[in-house]
Amino acid sequence: MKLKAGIAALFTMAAVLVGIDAAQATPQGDRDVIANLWSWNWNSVARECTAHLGPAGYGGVQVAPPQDSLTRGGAVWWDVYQPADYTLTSKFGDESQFAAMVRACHDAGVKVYADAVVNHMTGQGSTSYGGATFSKYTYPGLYSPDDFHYYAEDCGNADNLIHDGDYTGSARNVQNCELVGLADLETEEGHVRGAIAGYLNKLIALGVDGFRVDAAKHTSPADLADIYRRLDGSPYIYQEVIHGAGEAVQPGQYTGIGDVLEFQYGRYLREKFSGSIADLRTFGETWGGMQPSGRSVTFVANHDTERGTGTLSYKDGAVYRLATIFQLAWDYGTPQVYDGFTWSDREAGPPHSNGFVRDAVCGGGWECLHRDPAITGMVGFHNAVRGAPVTGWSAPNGNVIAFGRDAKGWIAINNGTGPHTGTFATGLAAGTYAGVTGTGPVTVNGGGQATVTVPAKGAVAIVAGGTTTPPAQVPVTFNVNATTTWGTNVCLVGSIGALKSWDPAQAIPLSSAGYPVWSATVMLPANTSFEYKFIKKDGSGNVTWESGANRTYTTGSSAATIDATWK
Ligand code: LAG
Ligand code: CA
Repeated sequence: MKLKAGIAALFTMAAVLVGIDAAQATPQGDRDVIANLWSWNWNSVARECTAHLGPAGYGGVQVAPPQDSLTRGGAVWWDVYQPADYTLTSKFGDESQFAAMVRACHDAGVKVYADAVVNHMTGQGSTSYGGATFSKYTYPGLYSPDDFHYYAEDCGNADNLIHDGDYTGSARNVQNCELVGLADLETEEGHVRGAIAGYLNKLIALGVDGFRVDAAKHTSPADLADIYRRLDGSPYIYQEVIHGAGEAVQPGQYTGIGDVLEFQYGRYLREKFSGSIADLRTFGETWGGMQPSGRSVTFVANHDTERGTGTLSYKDGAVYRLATIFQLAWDYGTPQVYDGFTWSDREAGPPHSNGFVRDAVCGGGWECLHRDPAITGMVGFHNAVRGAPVTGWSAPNGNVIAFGRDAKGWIAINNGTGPHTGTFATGLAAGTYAGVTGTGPVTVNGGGQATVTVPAKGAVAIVAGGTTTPPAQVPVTFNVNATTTWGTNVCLVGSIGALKSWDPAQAIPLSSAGYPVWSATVMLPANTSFEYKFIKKDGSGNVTWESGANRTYTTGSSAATIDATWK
């Protein structure tokens, strides 16, 4: 079918206006962090779900493209982005291993999202990992040359160039020409839409919970919306639409039909973690090119960007790890934590035997940031604070930031080259908390403050409820010389919880046994500053406050007595 450009444009507008109901936006449940175990084989992903991802609180795992593909004998990583057919024999395993992986992950409470390569087929080669024979445009039993865009009619290149190229001038060029020479499926066509949906529904039948839609930018939203409508259930859809300023195809054209991978996010993190992280105070959808938080899947790196220069990567070491800690603490999008294999040649494939990917071994050819105790601690932090706004931001210098998540958690991050010691308002109740990023315990005093030392390129983070020991308390005796009339009592009230947070109705009554000196002994948090006043209550409950400024006091680490006079 050779659609005229105008008709194609009408289809696009209609679908974008209507939107779709099929795909479910934002992962459901209280765990939403996605581990992107790129190029891991199915057996290794299954073991990882059971032993690490589930116990750490990850909500999902993204796995490599599961369909059969061109084989380059394992020499390169990118052969798997050239589908040869839709059977599930690939360099990562076969259909039964894939199905067993999905079951293992589900048993561990981890959803499975598959990398769906549906814009194109191959651009080269003739044999696949599964043993299929094909040539570009001809895939026996699946597609024939009529199922592909043909440059002269479809992609509008008068000079017969096959490749896409005009990203600023023409969406049609981006979506109907061949991305790096890959045979471009004619996704306007019913047969093609049905074949793609059939493949995705096969994965759904095996339990797959959603899809990372590869090269979504190169398929029109109208075509994708039609394909998504054909899917069974409500898979979670997030689409790869790389943002480029001034380009004809923009991520915002796809947020009506699913979520998008937020490419600006990792670019900005690289910029700020190479400069001033204090700039991150407003980081979010007001920043240029960024999509709404509820539509975005964030990543510090992915397999393409780690091979380029746009983002940080594992090769940046501690800064990369720290940026991932920030990502899990910040209130924006659905976070993805990336791990692939260790590489020096950017083309090279993962460790393999006869082309088939070997089991992943952390530290033995594979990167495993997702297992780092600071990262798993932050997955727990993210789950605990999810939905709570950022509160109490402070940035003592360009390398140090601290913020809370509305009394559910608090973190300080130090991107400097030396440790930073400071006192911060945490917003959390008094107590001694376990540090979730592998640091020692953090003591929060009765005023909500903590004095912490944040390691270089490190973080200190705590979550509400994460106390290890009850807060240290000291007895403080309050004596006040106050003359009263019969029936009137003297009480004590102040700024901290132990002194009833200025609520006169709950004020602590003092004893008149030593009249005219009234007194009471109260347990207060140690090493804590607070304000207070004495009040008088008569028989009818009328309250009279001491005049003048609030009284102030700071507890130490042992018992104390305060002698006062009501003037
Ligand atoms: C993606 N997003 O849109 C993937 O994230 C990206 O990694 C994929 O490119 C791309 N889409 C196609 O799915 C990768 C490599 C390319 C490679 C391509 C197909 O980055 O370099 O192209 O997968 O295997 C390779 C050669 C090209 C050649 C092409 C066709 O590198 O030189 O023209 O194959 O034969
Ligand atoms: Ca296309």
